Amino acid sequence: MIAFLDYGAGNVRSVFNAIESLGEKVKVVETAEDILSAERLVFPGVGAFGSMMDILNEKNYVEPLRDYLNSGRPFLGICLGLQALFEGSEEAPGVRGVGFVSGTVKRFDIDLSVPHIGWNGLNIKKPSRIFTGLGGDEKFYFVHSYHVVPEDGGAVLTTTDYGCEFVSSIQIGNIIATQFHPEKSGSSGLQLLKNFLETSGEQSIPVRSAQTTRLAKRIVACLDVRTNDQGDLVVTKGDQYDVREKGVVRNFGMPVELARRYYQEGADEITFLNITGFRDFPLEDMPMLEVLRQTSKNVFVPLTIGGGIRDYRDKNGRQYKALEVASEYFRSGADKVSIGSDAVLIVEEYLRTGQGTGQSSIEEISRVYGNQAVVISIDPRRVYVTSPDEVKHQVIETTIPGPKGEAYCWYQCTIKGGREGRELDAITLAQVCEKLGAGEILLNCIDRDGTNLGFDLELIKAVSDAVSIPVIASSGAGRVEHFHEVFTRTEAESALAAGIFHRKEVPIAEVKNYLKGKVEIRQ
Ligand code: 1PR
Repeated sequence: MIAFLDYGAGNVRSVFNAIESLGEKVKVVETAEDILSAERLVFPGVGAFGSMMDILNEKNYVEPLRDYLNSGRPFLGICLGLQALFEGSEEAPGVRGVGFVSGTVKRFDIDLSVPHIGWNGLNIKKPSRIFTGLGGDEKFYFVHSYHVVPEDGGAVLTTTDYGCEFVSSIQIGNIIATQFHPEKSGSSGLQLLKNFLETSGEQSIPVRSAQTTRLAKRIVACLDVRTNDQGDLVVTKGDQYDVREKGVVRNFGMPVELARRYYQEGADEITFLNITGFRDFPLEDMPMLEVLRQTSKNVFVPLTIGGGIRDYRDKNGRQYKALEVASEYFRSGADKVSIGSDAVLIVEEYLRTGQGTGQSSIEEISRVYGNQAVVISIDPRRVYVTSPDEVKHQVIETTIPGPKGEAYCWYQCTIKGGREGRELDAITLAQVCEKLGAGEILLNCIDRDGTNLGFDLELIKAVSDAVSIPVIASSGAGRVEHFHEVFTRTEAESALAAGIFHRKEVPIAEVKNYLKGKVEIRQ
């Protein structure tokens, strides 16, 4: 029996599911006594350091946790579950941590995108039983803006490089804690979890441990989901956002099965977009929540869900906050939520008033669940102009001239799945969303969607140069070379595709084989 410390702030369902998939029974901690009597304790932390410590203090869990740690029984902390062990964090000055390890938690002070999101390697510093069966060159999934700095180097189990060398896991006797997420790290992560659960394993140090580790570019499989005319929830796919062929919604299969297939084929992340979410309120569209619950049972890579995340008043006059919708998605197994139409309206308001309201979906969700949990999905299309002065938007010079030979264009944001163009450009949208707390940009392009012509490199370069958060390039992938192009000619950290994967034209493995040796990827 594994005692599972869930303090109710985000997606810990996947850790729960991962442990259960390994055949263990899990008991969720409900009282301080449950901590004290645990034989093996797993603590997956999510959200922000300050709110985590507030909840742990409110529940009177801090002292029992300290006692448990001092007893030397097996403990696995994940992400904030590692940071909690320290004395304090720059994320919440003045808030005391559990203080089991001397040292603090610092924000990344580097020139790269923060949060550090994605698959990175481990430089293994000492033997541990959690490495049994691993080669040492595996990559694990990270998502964090802060990293631990222990005073005693002897506690360091692994380090990872990202603009600096930081401590990515510690081990003190039976107490193990990782900054990365084993439960989101595919089969390598499951192996590591299994090793932790089997407490009798031998200490080992894998042979291929990396000296310097590198963050991999991510390949994301995207599933646009909607109900078809027969009432079935299906994966569909548009051509420039038109999902109907001869009047009928294209049907590429069932979301749960397809997500499972992409996981097995090596997708680094899976994104579900509920494409009619702007008109159907997600909390009234329960099948989508069920899709997440089912998917997270056997898909152990990060899951993003988008569609309909906004404040909403139902027909009975009940007001829902976007935060409630997001919370339901996180509880159902999502790691990140993606906000589309609402982000455009929020930025328009910001530009009108010169400030955030503090109440918007972006601000509220990032405050509670952390910046990394908020992705902004942008649905832009090109608008050509003859000169940059013609409009007040951020304009780029293009090598693909317009129909009248125009040499410039701006990227117009749209809402409601491309149905309505707004007086806002994609670069400004991305910049303001970053200010408001977004952690990542999912950059679609209506002109390229479903065309197989390749990503709109000019758009992706312009946006990824303008923000410091990671950008996921999307729309238009048709060949393996397109992925290479987008990773070498822009700052995009991930590339997303849908049609070529659904139609089995280019399998994920083929993309990765092509990139191998040219671009850092997870094999
Ligand atoms: O506005 O917050 O409710 O979110 C709705 C979400 O649904 C948005 O993220 C929006 O991008 C998405 N969406 C709405 N309508 C459509 C549509 O296709 N009619 N899909 C739609 C957007 C774009 C990509 C697609 C890539 C790759 N799909 O996700 O998967 O373009 O395709 P490709 O590789 O086949 O070229 P809200």
